[in-house]
Amino acid sequence: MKILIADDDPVSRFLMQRTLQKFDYEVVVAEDGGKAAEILLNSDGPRLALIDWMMPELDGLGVCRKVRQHQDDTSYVYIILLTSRQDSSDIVAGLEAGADDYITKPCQPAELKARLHTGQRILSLERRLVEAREEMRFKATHDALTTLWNRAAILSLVQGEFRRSLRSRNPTSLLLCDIDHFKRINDNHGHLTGDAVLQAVAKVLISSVRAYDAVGRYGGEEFLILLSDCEGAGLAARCEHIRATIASTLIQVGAESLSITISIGAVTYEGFSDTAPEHFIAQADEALYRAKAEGRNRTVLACPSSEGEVESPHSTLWPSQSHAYDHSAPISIQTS
Ligand code: GH3
Ligand code: MG
Ligand code: MG
Repeated sequence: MKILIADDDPVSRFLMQRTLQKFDYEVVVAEDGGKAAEILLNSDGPRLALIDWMMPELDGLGVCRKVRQHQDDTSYVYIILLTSRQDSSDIVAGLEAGADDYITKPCQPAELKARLHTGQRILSLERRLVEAREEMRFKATHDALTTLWNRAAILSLVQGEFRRSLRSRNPTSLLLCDIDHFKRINDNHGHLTGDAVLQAVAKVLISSVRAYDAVGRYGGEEFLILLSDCEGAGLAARCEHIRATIASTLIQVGAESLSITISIGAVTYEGFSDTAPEHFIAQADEALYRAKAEGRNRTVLACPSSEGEVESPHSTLWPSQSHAYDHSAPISIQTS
C-alpha cells in the first residue's frame, strides 16, 4: 500500500522511509506541506499519510485542512500527525484540523505499525462503503436487465439537455425506438430469449451513438435515445444508421440466430421555447406509431414546427418530405 511521509527534516524523513519500507509500504515523500497536500489531492495519490506537524509555510494542520477541504467524496485520506506536542489542547487542535490520529515523537515502531494498521482498516471500511453507495447509485439509475439508463434517469437527462438547449439554442433530438413484433420472439423462443434479445439490442444501440449521447430503456421493448446537437439531415442519417445496424445484426442466443428490426419515432427540440419534454416525447411516440402503421423497420421524423407556440427559424433546415425522402424508404417526415 502507498503511504506519504511529509517532513522537512531530511534525516527524520529518511529514517521514517526506511522503517515504513520494512513494513512493506510503498513510500512517497514530500519535503514540505504544500507538496504533501498536492500529492494527497491527486486522484491516484496515497490514501495513508504521516504528516509532520512542524513544517515551514504549510504545517501539518494546514495540510489536514487543505486535504479535508478539497478531497472528493470517493477517496478518503487517513492522516496521522507526527508531533512532539503532547498538550491536550494541541491534540484537540490537530484532530479538529482533520487529522485522524496522531503519534508523538520519538515514535516506537511497534506503535507506529499498529496505528497504521488501524488506518488501513478504516480505509478499507470506507472503500467498501463507497463501493456499496456507488452500486446503489448505479442500481437506482440503471435498468437491471440491459444496464442502460432506466426510465426515470433518461427522463431526467432529457430534462437537463432541454435546459441546456434552451440556453445554447443547440438542437436536441429524441428517438423512441421500439422492437418490431417483439411479442413473437417471446412467444416463439421463450421469455429468456426475449431478455437476451433486449440485452443485445441495448448493446447495439449504445455502440451506435456517441459517448455524450444517452440511451435509456423507456419501457418493455422500447428505448429512448437522446442525441445532443443533432437535427435535420444529420438526425435522419443517425436514425437510419441505428435502424440499419439493428436490422443487419444477427443476434446469437444459444444455438439460435435471430434477426429483428426496430421502428423509430424521432423529434427535435430546437430550444426556442420552454416546452416540457413530455410534449416532445408524445410527438416522438406519435411518429413511432406512424412508423409502425407504415410497415415497421423504418423511421418517422416528427414535423418540428409544432414546438410550443413559437415557430422555429430552423425549421426550414429540415428536408421536406417531397424532395429529400421517398415515403417507401425507411425514413419519412410526419405530416399532420
Ligand atoms: P410492435 O411491432 O407493434 O411493437 O409489436 P410488439 O409485439 O413488439 O409489441 P407488444 O406491445 O404487443 O409486445 C411487447 C412485448 O414485450 C410484450 C411483453 O411481454 C414484452 N416484454 C416487455 N418487457 C419485457 C422483458 O423485460 N423481457 C421480455 N422477454 N419481454 C418483455
Ligand atoms: Mg414492439
Ligand atoms: Mg412497445
